[in-house]
Amino acid sequence: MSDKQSIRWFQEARFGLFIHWGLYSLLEDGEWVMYNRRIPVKEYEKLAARFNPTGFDAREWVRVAKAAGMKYLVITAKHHDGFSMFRSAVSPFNIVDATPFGRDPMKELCEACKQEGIKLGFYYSHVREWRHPMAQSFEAIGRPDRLGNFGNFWDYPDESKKNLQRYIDEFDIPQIRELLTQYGDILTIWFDTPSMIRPDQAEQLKRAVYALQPDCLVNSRLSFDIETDYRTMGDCEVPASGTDRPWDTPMTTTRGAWGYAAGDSCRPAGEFIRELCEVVSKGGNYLLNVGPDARGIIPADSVSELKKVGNWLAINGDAIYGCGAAGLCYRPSWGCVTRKENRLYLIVFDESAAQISLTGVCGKVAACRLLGSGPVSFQESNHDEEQRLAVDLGGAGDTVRVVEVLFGDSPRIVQGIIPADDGSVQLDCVSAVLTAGSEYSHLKVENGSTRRWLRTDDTIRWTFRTPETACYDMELILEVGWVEDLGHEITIGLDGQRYPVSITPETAANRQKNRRIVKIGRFGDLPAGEHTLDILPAKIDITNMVGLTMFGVRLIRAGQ
Ligand code: FHN
Repeated sequence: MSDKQSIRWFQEARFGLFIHWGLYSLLEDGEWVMYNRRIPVKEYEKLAARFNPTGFDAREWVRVAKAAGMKYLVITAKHHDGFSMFRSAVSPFNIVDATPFGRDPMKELCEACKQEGIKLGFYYSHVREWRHPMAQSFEAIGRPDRLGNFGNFWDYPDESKKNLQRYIDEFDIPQIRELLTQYGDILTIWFDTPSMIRPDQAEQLKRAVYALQPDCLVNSRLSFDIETDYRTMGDCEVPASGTDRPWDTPMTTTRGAWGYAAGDSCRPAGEFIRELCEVVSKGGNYLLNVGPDARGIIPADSVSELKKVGNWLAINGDAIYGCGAAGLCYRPSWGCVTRKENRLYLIVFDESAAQISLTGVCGKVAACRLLGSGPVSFQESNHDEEQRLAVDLGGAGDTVRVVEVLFGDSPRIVQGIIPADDGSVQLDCVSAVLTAGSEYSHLKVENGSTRRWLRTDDTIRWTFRTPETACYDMELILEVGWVEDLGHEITIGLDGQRYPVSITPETAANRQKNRRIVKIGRFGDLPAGEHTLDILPAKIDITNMVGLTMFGVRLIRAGQ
């Protein structure tokens, strides 16, 4: 793992502003408009003559980021349309030379960031480009029979004439040099869409970055096949679990495009606050995007919702900055938990909760306080090995609340599978034992969910304990992706008893966010003690080559 100082800074910062801004904002239809409408290069280039964002005020943008509680900013220096939003000797198609505006917004942002103590990073699309004839971009899009061509095939249909290596040598590398020599210290080059870049080509780009700024961070979208400083999750992906490596989640403020699109409105601040907390509780950074318009103005609704996030952070920032995953082995029913040394931050999403409890943490509590309010009463109890901390919140709330729990010493987080605060048992795939049925198995768990579970001889098993005899309702939690397979026949084995289950589109009707909840039924009087639960597939549907993707199983205490 990277031992750069900047990665430590990055991980403490936790929250950054992403900005998608380019010529496309003139067309008010998102940053993919050139591709979506197959606009010929010659036509698209004409936009430059109309681009005059006189409303752009770098200090104002940086103030927006700061007021939101963000510590860094990452802006599109060049997106897939190939237009350079900075002074570039490599390409005349740049904001200084090709527009009536004639200014270099990156220079202005770099100065404003310095003044306000915000770090600056550049987004750079290094493979996918729709203007340069050498750039080529293919990507597998989840189906074996479909390999998407995301390059410019309307102007440049002859793929055999394209040459990514030339594009990298003649365009990317010189531009990366410009970005790393014209604007002082850069926090990160945030590469996007590796497509089919080769590992040696990615290494070449990485070397070019480090040669000029060894402390500059490079994200995993440079290439999934080489080591980089941090991993970037999927777009808007809040993973079920974090990784040991530093990581970030890029997130949109609207439900639509990243670049400005007429009619897109900003989601409410409460959603950003919850996503930020959840990401940090899993050890990640949250990079929240805005799409300024062609005048250079960040949409007013984004500014006002971001300000609300900043107001929340002004009170509750202790639970975010410098914090990481608490490492709890379950997800509390009321929210999530972050940690900084001897302090745990219980982040309560449930506004109606008047009391909460926490299990799975051992240590003597010295004090509990509600951030922005003051001390709250708490009770610690111990039965058997189970420790339980109950906190009285003094009533319901009207926002996300945070309880800071200060321990006298470093608290120990219980590992393994233990009942959650509400008595439910969460069997996450990260804590399952995977058994490969043969040497052809590719089953693994990534971001909390099973991947490449395509073979029926692969099985998974959990071993867990329950504290007392009780009834449980069992749910299977499947991951829903862009494409998915459904039509599986599995057997659930509970303590050796077998229960056949069909997972078809009908049985899996209950969908929430990226999950499908399949209700299996009630299991009465499960005795106290040790249990095993197996998932034994009988038939796995692999129409889309996705296979059986599941986060795990939940046993909910019935009759509570
Ligand atoms: O295609 C782009 C998209 O326009 C946007 O820039 C996002 C941000 O993460 N990245 C790409 C898709 O992953």
